[in-house]
Amino acid sequence: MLNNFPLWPESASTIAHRVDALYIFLLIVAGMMALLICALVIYFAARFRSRPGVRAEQIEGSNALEITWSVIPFLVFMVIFAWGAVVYFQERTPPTDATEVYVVAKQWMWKVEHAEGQREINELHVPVGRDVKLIMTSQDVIHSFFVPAFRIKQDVLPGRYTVEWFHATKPGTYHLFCAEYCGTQHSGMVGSIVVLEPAQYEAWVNGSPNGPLSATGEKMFAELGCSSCHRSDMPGRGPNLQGVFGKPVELADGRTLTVDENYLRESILDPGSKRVRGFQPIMPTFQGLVTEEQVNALVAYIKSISTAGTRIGANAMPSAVSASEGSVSSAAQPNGNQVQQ
Ligand code: HEC
Ligand SMILES: [Cu+2]
Repeated sequence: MLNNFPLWPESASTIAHRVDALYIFLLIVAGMMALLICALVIYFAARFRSRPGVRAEQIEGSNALEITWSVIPFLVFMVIFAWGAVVYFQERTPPTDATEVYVVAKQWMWKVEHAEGQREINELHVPVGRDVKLIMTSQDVIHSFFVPAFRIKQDVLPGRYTVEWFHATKPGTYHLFCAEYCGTQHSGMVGSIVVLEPAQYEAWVNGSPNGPLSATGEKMFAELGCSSCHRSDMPGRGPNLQGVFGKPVELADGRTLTVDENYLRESILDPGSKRVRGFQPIMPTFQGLVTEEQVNALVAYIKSISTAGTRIGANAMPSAVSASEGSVSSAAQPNGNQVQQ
């Protein structure tokens, strides 16, 4: 019905109708209040107009009236609050098994990296009917990833990840806008979300020449020397990173955090800010040495070695060890050619 109403954007995600329903409710409540107030203004103006011979009478207080006009709006506002909170939490909480896509914003484009390895600019191909989680950061200023047809908008900040998710319900091509003024070409920072049928999407995914993002990260993990300190075969100078993602970590200052994407990112770019308990502060910062895309690949790799069964291209660390220490285990490594720097 609303699709034919030109003032309303198309609805193409599971959250869209929920956002619309709340919005329509707000419009109805606001419209009814406006009508009621107008009607009462007119009625009172006529009813209590000045007439010859009739003296104005002063009315002092009415508890019943005051309680009524406090309690009814209070209840209406609580309904808006509770309803809004429910929709907000649905929109803010990505399902755990969502397909993950990394987004890097820069003046003035959107760079997209899929876990399977595809890269695109100002386009995002996704399958219909699947949860998609976007892990986003900016290379320069604040941008905002806005897809009206999905009713989602999230600021994209330099120096950290922000997350948003959607579940597309209709194949088609939808507008992507930057919704945060980000410089002279801000209005040109647009793109499209291409929602494909699952079969079309499979074909599109398989047409990629790149390996999975986590495999790129695995290679970098060896090339940057991470694997010389972070080992999985024996105690190293840094913590073993296998299985850390999603788990609690104890810090030197006594805090306990859960390892998430932002924590991994910060550990790589600013290792001094959160030290893992029981380790020396020897990890160098990689700020300026790696691009946002490379950080994403490293994060994707560390996540992949924490998800049992989905580890791709296993054994990078032992193979790096075997390259430097001449261990005989290299025969068993599928990728023993990765040389530690
Ligand atoms: C010189 C040795 C060294 C190198 C090289 C090194 N790290 Fe570390 N790393 C450490 C130490 C020691 C810690 C624990 C103390 C801390 O948090 O700073 C650590 C902590 C971490 C953590 C947090 C781990 C946890 O269990 O919470 C991550 C993630 C990490 N490093 C990733 C990397 C990545 C990715 C690289 C390569 C780009 C790298 N490290 C290179 C020594 C190193
Ligand atoms: Cu922008």
